[in-house]
Amino acid sequence: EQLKGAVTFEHVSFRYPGMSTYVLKDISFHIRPGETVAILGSTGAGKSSILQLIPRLYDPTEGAVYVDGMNLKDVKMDDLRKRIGFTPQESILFSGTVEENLAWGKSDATLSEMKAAAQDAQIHETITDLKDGYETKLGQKGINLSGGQKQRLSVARALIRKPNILILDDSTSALDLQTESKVLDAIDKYKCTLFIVTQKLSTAKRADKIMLIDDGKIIEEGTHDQLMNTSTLYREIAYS
Ligand code: TTP
Repeated sequence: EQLKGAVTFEHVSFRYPGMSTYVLKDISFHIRPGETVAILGSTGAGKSSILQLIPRLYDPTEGAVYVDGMNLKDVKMDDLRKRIGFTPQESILFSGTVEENLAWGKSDATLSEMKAAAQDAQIHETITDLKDGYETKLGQKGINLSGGQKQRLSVARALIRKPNILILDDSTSALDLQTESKVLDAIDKYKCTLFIVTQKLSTAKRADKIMLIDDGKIIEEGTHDQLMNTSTLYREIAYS
């Protein structure tokens, strides 16, 4: 039980199928259950590629990934999906109702579970303000949600399954600092392991571990205070 939410990368190298260049090069780390990990790095550094290996969208080319102490190769996809909440960089919303969008991937979700998750993701009030509330159709040409609203809806969808591991791949970038902070405070109560790709210093500061990624490698690792002391690069990011 105490391994629920643990994530380990063991000498992981990765190239996308059919590609010759490695986008991840010998990545190793161990995250304990309940830790918050902030992932920073420039465009194309490999942040999304690292995170895609956790819900097994791809398998590592070399090395191994462990979730809850188990090699992902030995974990059934259905089991894995129950443990992991993943919001990709581009929110995946379809033209159904808000309710249908929230319940996607967890069809037995109750309305009260949806509302609780939506409250935590700071989107409940936006939804109740819509014409038909949770039954409002998000038709392609219907309700136009803002980028931040789409992100919050995606976060709510991920929270409904009460994941052991939550992966937010740049899924709070369109939120203002105050809203993001409220969302993260609410996520704290889930006691899940959190991976969050961010460019915000305020988010990095909350993390138990910050990973700076460049060219497919972890180039710096530590807390905000540690990296402020030891990393010129991190200080540059912090002051920029
Ligand atoms: P990413 O892993 O997408 O890098 P990133 O997440 O750090 O970048 P961003 O902040 O812009 O999201 O990309 C690493 C390399 O892998 C990059 O050269 C593009 C390539 N790549 C693919 O070939 N196929 C893919 O599906 C993805 C996601 C990336």
